[in-house]
Amino acid sequence: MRLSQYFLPVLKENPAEAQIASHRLMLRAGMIRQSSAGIYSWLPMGFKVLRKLENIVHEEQVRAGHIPMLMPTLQSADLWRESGRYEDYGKEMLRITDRHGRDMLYGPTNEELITDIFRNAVGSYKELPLTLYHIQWKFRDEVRPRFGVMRGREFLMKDGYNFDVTKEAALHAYNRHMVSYLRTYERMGLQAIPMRADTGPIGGDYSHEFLVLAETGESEVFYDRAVIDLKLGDREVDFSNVDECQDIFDEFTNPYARTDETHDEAAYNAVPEERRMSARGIEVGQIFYFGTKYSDALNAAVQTPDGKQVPVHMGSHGIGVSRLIGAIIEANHDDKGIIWPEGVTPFHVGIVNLKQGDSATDAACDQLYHGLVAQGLEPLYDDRDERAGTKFASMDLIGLPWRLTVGPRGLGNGVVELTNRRTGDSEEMSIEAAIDRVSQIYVGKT
Ligand code: P5A
Repeated sequence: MRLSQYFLPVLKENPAEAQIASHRLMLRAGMIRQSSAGIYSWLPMGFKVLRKLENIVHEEQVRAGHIPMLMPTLQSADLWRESGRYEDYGKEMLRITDRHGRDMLYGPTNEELITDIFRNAVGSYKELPLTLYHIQWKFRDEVRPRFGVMRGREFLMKDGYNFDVTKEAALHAYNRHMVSYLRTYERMGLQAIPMRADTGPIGGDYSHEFLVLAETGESEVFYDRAVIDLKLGDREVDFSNVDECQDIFDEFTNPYARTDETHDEAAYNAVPEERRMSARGIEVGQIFYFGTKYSDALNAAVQTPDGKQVPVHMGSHGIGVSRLIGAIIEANHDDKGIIWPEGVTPFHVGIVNLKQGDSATDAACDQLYHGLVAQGLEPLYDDRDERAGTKFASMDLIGLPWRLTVGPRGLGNGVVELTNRRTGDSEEMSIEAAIDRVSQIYVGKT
């Protein structure tokens, strides 16, 4: 993409309404614009990152054996009356009446709708286990929407729902989600720590939240420092293997880690003192096992091999896709701007032309641009007629992990400069070598 042909409305000044770095930087880097309180338009660069995160989520869900689909944002109130949550959800639910006077709502979550689909289509244990998921916008009329996409009213969520015949099978689904979520966050360059958590309006009594540590996080958390060393890395996981998923679950949940809602002083004090940590965190996901709460209420049962009808055991599992962008920026920025992890960057590399209009530098930039595109990469070429300082400031603000700088002086020596956004380290090399190097960096990361 050539910057002169793109839509990237960067702001020079810090927006007064933004209290935390991610909100400020998303506005300044032209990623989002507020439409009304807690509701945002996603401008091209923000939308690009959102799509990248969605892709990672899809790939990891499918890898775990879960099946994608799409449910609507608007739901009928009747289903929620069946489960009893229509009244319970209170003012957080946006209620709408259609022209025929029917009560509708903008879905804050989908347990009822998916259970309705399930009960009308599945009748036998032979069709289980089954986990369906979608990535769809949700609406929660939060009392205090704040921090940009962190606590929005309209936000993008991946929500998945498992249906199993027994509690044991449903707990395997729970563990499978735990492992696939750990993989998902690691691919985004994040460490998200699973912590025992409260269940709130979703229900049940068994739940973990995934927290990214950050001073600006809204949750207070307590943990054993040993959890920080845990990494899933590139282990090959067989998601259908019950013991393997259980072992990974145990590994990641044995050390003490809880949010303030479930914090247990006695258990925390059993952790050696030098490892006891308290901090703040951003909740980027939550998984639940709630047994037959919804299948009982909505009468979703299957026939077992001995002919009995049993309500299915269920859980639901959510990732805050739009919130994740805020969390990634909170964990990856400096005073100049964003520093995207390579797995989620909107463009792979920036090209800065120091002398726009000079035929040799223009030609060198074009050669780089086309060479990178031919390698399947997406460069962002700053071909605007601007001063070098302005171009560098924009590149630093939008935070692409790598920058190629092309100017007459370097070209005189047959080189361009490759700079790492995080470390600031630069290296000179030929155009061919630069294309090769950047392609190598992204092997397995696009
Ligand atoms: C699990 C999936 C649920 O709703 N039902 C379906 C369950 N869980 S949850 O914890 O309430 O939400 C899942 C994740 O969504 C993100 N999230 C938000 N993101 C931005 N703004 C909000 N107002 C907001 N509310 C929830 C969180 O990441 C949460 O973990």
